[in-house]
Amino acid sequence: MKKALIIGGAGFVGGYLIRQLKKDGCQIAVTKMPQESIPGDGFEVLDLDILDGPAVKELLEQVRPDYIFHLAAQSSVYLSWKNPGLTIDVNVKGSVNVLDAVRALSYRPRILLIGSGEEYGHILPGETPISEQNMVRPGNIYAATKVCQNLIGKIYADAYGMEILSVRAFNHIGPTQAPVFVVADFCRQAAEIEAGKREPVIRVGNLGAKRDFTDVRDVVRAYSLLMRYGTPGETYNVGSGRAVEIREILDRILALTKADIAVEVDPEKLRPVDVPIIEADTSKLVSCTGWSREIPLEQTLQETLDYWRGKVKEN
Ligand code: A2R
Repeated sequence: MKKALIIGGAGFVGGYLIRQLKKDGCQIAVTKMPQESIPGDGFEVLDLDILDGPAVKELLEQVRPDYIFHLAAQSSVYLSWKNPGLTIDVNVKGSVNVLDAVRALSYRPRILLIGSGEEYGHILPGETPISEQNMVRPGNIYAATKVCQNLIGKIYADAYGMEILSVRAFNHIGPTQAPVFVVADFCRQAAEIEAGKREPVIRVGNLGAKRDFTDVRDVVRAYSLLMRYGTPGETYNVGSGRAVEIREILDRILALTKADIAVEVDPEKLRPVDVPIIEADTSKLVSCTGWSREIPLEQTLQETLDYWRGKVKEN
């Protein structure tokens, strides 16, 4: 039985990855920040701040995993504009702490570094869908930190013969995602309006941007497949392969609600720089693992809205 360690497992993706790895028959250990909690059972939970280098080394010596899924990050583009220093500390220095700790082990576990489709940044006409060989031109602080993580991962893989794989995950969505991300934000607002807890106006940012949305359950299935079948030193896009305009996402969510809702642009939600279209070429992932998307966008939007309807009722 393979032992899997999820670093930063208390977040949105962590819970879904735990469920996937249980299905795959792994023994599972998960780290979280001391103030966080992870519901569920059947896995070991450990506290870890990846900014504490010696603590990362100690934990890896103790757990001695076969697989390491490195999810810990400051994961919001919005917050990266507000707090670039913290984003760089966690996403770059934190990742280096993880890689150094793995390097110090007496054996070679496999590590999956989770990057982002945001790394491609300013995509030129004709570069869409975008493949892993394309130039990266990050357009925000979060993306720049994930480019750094990717480059450093490749350097460690080549220099030290470490089994490091990287993914560039495009937008992943689903129930339990924090409302700092667009789909969760729209669904929460719609649910609050339906419940009469907010005036009937959805506040939005740039509706013209196009992004590649995939259900988080399909995303973690890809991570698990890549961990087993991917090639060390390589980077793999993980996405649906089809960009959808944010306006279409909003229209679909509005069509799922019973309420009569107006739309208003909130300047707070507009980014200093926004990339017009990000769409993945997933052929490398598909040819390596046979992965394909199983959960349609419509189902994810419905389930995310239903999740927020439940949350709003609770409060
Ligand atoms: O920021 P918090 O307190 O929610 O904790 C997040 C945690 N984290 C850390 N863990 C250890 N040491 C740190 N210094 C540290 N700073 C933050 O990583 C959170 O529990 C977790 C990341 O979860 P989310 O923010 O929910 O990200 P998500 O959606 O699960 O994405 C996972 C990965 C990230 O690398 C993203 O950049 C990528 O997928 O798209």
